[in-house]
Amino acid sequence: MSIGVAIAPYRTAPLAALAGGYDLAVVVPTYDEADNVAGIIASLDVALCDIRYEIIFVDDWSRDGTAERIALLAADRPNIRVIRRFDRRGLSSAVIEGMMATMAPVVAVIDGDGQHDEQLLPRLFALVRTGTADVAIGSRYCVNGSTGDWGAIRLRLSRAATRLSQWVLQSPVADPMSGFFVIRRDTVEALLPRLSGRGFKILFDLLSSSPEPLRAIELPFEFRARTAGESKLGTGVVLDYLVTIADRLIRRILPSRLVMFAAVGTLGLGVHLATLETTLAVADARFAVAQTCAVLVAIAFNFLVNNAVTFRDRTLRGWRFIGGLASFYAVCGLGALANIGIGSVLFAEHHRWWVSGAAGALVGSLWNFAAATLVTWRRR
Ligand SMILES: Nc1nc2c(ncn2[C@@H]2O[C@H](COP(=O)(O)OP(=O)(O)OP(=O)(O)O)[C@@H](O)[C@H]2O)c(=O)[nH]1
Ligand SMILES: [Mg+2]
Repeated sequence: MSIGVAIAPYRTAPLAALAGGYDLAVVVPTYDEADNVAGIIASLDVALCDIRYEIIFVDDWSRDGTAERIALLAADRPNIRVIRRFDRRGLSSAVIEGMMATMAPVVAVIDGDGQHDEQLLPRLFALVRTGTADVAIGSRYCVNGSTGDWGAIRLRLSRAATRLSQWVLQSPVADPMSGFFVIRRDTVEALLPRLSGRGFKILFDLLSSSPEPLRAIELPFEFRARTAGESKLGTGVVLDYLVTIADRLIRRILPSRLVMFAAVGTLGLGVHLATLETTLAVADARFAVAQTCAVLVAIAFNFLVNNAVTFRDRTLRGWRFIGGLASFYAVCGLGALANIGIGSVLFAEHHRWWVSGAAGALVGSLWNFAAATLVTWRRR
């Protein structure tokens, strides 16, 4: 298996019962696509006539009656479902939820406005089902693919965003931002904790989340023009895309756990100052006593939040929680000593006060992170 995440072998027979007998689930995200859903169902029925498939619409509480329209069309069709999400928006998260709502071993994603070429689906499906590819992509940018009649500005923006994605991915995939692809459900499941789930570009999210490159095969298609409904592409989508890119770059440079640990530490500083102020004001305590209270409370706060969030895959419970808290106090105590020691040495060597202080704090924090990872929340 080419990706470095645990994936169960493809077992059609035993899974068939769980999968409701479906070999493929087609996930269709919709927002205000009432006039398009009948067409997409009809064209999928024709294209997938040789495959046992179900269609899962994920609708974000459309205002134009999309979900009701689907419900009518699906009245006598057990292989069509609609998941309605209230007070939620987001194409990527809708697709993820649709994929996780099925036990079919292979899932496809296709837009709900008829712009993707559903006739390509059987070939994309075959590539994934046979294990020839981890992900099979309907591609606008590979040889013979086309974006149809896009205007010059949209084409230029899309090409620039595609190049940026390729650079971040370090991947030769020609269309890493396609919304039309087929993948095994358990591949997505294994990547779930790493996905950002943000924005429009679920394929990019999947490709960039995999610890080892997914084996991708692209088949060309021509992106059709919208015939009904309105585009949901807007500045919000572009901003979401840029945030996702930044997120991936930061994750590549800094491990996400370290970023999370630092964020919790920053919150912990707020807790420290609030406790210090309260203790000084309410208990009228001496500064040293109040500062000691604040340190103890801030360390406990950091421990609680890191235990629940940063190390949620290794959360300590029961007696281990108590032992972990004690070891975290010890770790942070040594971190404070390292902080003071390094800062003092640098200051004595005539470095500026803020350089000395910052260097001490940096070393102390890195020590805290390393020791917490290796001792308090060590793998068992
Ligand atoms: N569930 C859900 N679906 C969405 C959301 N935003 C867009 N979609 C659906 O995702 C698909 C792609 O959105 P489009 O607006 O068609 O984006 P596009 O195809 O890149 O742009 P156009 O060429 O202008 O149509 C369509 O089926 C939309 O209905 C959302 O927030 N939630
Ligand atoms: Mg569209």
